[in-house]
Amino acid sequence: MDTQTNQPVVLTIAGFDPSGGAGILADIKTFAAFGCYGLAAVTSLTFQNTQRVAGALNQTAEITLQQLEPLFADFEISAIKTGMLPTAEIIRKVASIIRANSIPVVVVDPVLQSTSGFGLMDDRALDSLTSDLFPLASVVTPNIQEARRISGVDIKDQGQMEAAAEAIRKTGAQAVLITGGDTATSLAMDLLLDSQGAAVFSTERIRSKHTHGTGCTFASALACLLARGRSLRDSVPIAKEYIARAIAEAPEVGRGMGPLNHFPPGFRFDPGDD
Ligand code: PXL
Repeated sequence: MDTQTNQPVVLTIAGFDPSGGAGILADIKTFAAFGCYGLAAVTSLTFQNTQRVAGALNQTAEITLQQLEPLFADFEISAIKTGMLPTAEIIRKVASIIRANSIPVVVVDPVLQSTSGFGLMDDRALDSLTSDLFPLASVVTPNIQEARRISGVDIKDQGQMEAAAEAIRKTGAQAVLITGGDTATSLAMDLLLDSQGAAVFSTERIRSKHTHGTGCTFASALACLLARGRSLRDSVPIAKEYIARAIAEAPEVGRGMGPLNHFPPGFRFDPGDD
């Protein structure tokens, strides 16, 4: 916590999207929107715009660690949010530095591929993600496609969504939040499974092509709310409201799937007395 400004320090370990829609730029903007001080370590330099991902230059595990060590040595980190972790080597280093430091909140967003289908992580990395990093997670936030691939459960209804969440929680994650369910209806339905059982959060789905970086932004909002001491069940509806406004008030920039508005005029975070 920064004692001058009362801002929790939140660290993102993720990829760099130069178009600013996803990855660490989206994370840092979200941290600012929720009154948190942001730190960032880059795991991969991606080449993309709102239309397509052309490639990615993954960092080595050593370079990732070289970015992280000075941060851990200097800051009191209230929460970590992980995004694109492209290799098993990077994931193992990230897991060991988290284990060596006591971090109150760890939000793991299992980024497997871009919306356009570009692979952001290989299969070996996925094995490491579930066995090395999920056990350290306060919450894991897959979308439906990611939950399907991680759990092997074909998700067509709420029961299967719950079965997938149960399978993922067996890895040792404290909680699993599967986002974006019920695509057949106009509802954006998320399913949370934690030690208290399952809970469903539904809001009206906002139809828009400007959804680039929604997963990163949602996981970052959750990390900030948890860092500020909110419970997961209190945080999810606030993060969902933020995402809804960020999509509805998206700037019309770029020719493809545009980014969100990370500072939507229709949403103001009230830190209250936390
Ligand atoms: O939205 C998934 C995602 C996460 N992180 C980075 C990305 C993308 C999608 O393109 O580029 C860096």
